[in-house]
Amino acid sequence: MSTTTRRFAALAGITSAAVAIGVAEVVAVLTGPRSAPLVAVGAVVVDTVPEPLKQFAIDVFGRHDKLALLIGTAVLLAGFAALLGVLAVRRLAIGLAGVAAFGALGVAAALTRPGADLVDALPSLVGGGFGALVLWAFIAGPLELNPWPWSPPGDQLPPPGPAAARSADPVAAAPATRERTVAADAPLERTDPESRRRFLTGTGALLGAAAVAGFGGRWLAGRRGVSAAREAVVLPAPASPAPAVPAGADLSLTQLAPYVSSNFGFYRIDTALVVPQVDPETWQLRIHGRVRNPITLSFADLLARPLVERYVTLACVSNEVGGDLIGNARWLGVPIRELLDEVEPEEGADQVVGRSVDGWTCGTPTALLRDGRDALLAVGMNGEPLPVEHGFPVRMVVPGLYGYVSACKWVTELELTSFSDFDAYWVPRGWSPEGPIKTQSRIDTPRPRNRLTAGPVTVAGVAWAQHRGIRRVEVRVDDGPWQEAELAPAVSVDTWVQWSWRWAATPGEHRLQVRATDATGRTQTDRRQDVVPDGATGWHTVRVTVRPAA
Ligand SMILES: Nc1nc2c(c(=O)[nH]1)N[C@H]1C(S)=C(S)[C@@H](COP(=O)(O)O)O[C@H]1N2
Ligand SMILES: [Mo]
Repeated sequence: MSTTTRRFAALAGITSAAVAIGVAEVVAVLTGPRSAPLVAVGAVVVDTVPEPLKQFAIDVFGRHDKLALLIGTAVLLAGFAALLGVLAVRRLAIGLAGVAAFGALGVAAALTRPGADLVDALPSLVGGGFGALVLWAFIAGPLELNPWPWSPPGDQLPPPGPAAARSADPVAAAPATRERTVAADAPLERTDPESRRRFLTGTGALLGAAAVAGFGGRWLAGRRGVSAAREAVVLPAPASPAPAVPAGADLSLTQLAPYVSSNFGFYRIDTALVVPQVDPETWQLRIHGRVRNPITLSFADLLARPLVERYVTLACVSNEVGGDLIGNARWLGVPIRELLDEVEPEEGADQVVGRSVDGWTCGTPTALLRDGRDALLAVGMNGEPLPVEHGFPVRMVVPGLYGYVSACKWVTELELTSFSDFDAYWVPRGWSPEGPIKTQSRIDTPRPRNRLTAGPVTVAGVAWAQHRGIRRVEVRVDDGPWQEAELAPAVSVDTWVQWSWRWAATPGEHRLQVRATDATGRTQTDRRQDVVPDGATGWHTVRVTVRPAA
């Protein structure tokens, strides 16, 4: 097969795949974005890739790891589609079988997602059908290249038909151009230019239509989301308001994380490739399992209860030493403790499993949820309904525990069970069943590579030991003595604190280090530990260069 043939065939294959995906996205406007094949297959990948690879993706792509996954999947699919196009020229049946196989993959992925419905098979089925139709049209149908410029293996002589066509080709009679010279013996020359134009116009038009369908479908699906329902939510005033933020809690230094994170700037971590759209009108929370009085609550039921408002700093177990997967917000919600009292957990039901609409689960020790801490079923974040990507309409927030064991977003179920009977989402993937937050501290300013001038420099950052509280933060320069930093006031032991230290910086290269001591008197360890299985440890270190003062 000539290179030219392969190019045309690959183009036909890619166009078919693009049409399949585009059509599927349009169908998914009706069946829900999670049933779209790229998203469904991507979600299976998210749930099954080995942990180190996932960590690698988070490290490399950071906040864009999901986008990277979708693009990666699309590029891989394009590669396979090109190959299928080439195979289809040899035998159309092989190409069509390939399209069917990809359609089946999409169907299987969509149907095995938690909470999937039979209609979730539709995007891949309809998309696959259109893909097959387009492939047929290019290989053997109305958009076919006439004839396909390829010679079967072993066929040394040019087929007679095309040769005749060539002599009649006006291009052949045209004055010699560079293209003409190069093409003199290329099989392309044997292609009827009219059919070639039709083929290329066809691919162009179909690729354009597929892009419009795909992006249009995504856009429409987004508009069908719950942002309007969220705007319409009116949160009641808290029966128990949050304590006022003490003056001076926020040192307001550039580079230093603000004491209260904005909803927009708040870190986001979850396994959801498309943000679940949960309608508060139909939302229900079932509290069941090993309880004496199972209950089901509506969103209105929840809002009708006395609401509590608290500042709580949420942290991710995947936060590296010095990392920014941590944020502090004012949460409004119903104390989980009160709901548990009502359902009356049975003896031995030591785990509360929070389950999200998308099937994600976390397991929280029942005892911790009832020990008096402000564990909330939150509906509000910094005075607004929860942002959709932070769990609208309802999520869990538990002071002192990493998010993966406590902070279920889009929560629809609390199931009382035991740790010995059920492993939540991250546990079989190598993470610890229990995840108390470790005492940590971070230097926010100066940053590595900041150019400093000798003289007084403010070193500042945050420290956290949620639900224990921070007693002391110390800083040292180049293995010198530990120097106590000044602690800013905080609302409660459930939030981080800002700290600062005045450094008389001297010219040269320096290493700044920080360590915190929690209110129980325990100082954070310098032993470097990775985030797996239960959170990173070690001292945050920042290297800076100080220039002599002019
Ligand atoms: N439904 C659902 N809830 C979830 C997760 C998830 O993947 N799915 N991730 C958890 C993790 S690991 C963390 S750290 C917090 C992060 O909450 P945020 O995105 O609002 O910052 O949400 C938790 N809740
Ligand atoms: Mo997390």
